[in-house]
Amino acid sequence: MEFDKELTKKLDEASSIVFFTGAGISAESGIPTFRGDEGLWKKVKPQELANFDAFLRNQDMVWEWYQYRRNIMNNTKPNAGHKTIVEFEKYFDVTVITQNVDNLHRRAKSKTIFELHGNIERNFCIECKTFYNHNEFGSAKRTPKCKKCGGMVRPDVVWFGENLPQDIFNKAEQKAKECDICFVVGTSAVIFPAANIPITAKQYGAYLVEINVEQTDITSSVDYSIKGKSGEVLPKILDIIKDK
Ligand code: BV8
Ligand code: ZN
Repeated sequence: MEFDKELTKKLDEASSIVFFTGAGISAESGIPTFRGDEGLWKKVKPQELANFDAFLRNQDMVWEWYQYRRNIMNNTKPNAGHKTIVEFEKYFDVTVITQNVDNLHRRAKSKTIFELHGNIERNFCIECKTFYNHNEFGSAKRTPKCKKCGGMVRPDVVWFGENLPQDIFNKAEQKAKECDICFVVGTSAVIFPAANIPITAKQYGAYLVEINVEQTDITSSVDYSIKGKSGEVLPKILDIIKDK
């Protein structure tokens, strides 16, 4: 796979790199994306499940959807894309800013990760805010009750209409402002304010590179758009560094 000479030059000059990732980076691990053909949202509508009112109206259905997704995630592992991002840490100051809740960047052992939309492995009680790891409930089909106060327990993810964790978002935004290269990997870039992150990186002078199997809402704004699977493209980009 041949790359633009400018990418090689930017990699030579760079010291800090941000990887802004979406569901596409986990597709090769077998986790369905949200808006692709086999997308998670195809079967259900976000407004039906990924929002707090839906949870209050029908928490068992929402809980079961997350348990279904956790089962998928438990049977997957980080792919070459996740692992290559970790290998970039040998050559650059690397930050992962992810919209994904699938825990795969942590399992790949990335050092610096900002999870903008939470993490499906964590849950908390909506009354007393006690945190629970998901495996404390096993394969419970019904929404578990808090062991401390009996309140309802929900997944620790950011639903539509909910604010992103402000501290995490601010730190991620700061890293985007400081980076030399921002790779936008496997995202349709339609969810805000997360999708503002790569735009902010570019506004502050970063070289913006998209890796995706199709055109997206951000394609027209990037400096370089690479069409391909992240699990195949990322190792080839790293080879540019290794072959130096
Ligand atoms: C909020 C967690 C304040 C739950 C998710 C402007 C500013 C602020 C808010 C808004 C705004 N405009 C609209 C809003 C509201 C809303 C929003 O963005 N709506 C959209 C529909 C327009 N935003 C919010 O509600 C956010 N909160 O703003 O709070 C506020 C408060 C009150 C009122 C107003 C504002 C919260 C949004 C977070 C929602 N939570 N997930 C869960 O996961 O169950 S969203 C969900 O989408 C996931 O987190 C996912 O990560 C995210 C983004 O999707 P992608 O990751 O991009 O996945 P997708 O399937 O779309 O794309 C995959 C891509 O990969 C594709 O391009 C495909 O081609 C590519 N691909 C596939 N295979 C590969 C590949 N690429 C490379 N290699 C491959 N092998
Ligand atoms: Zn409680």
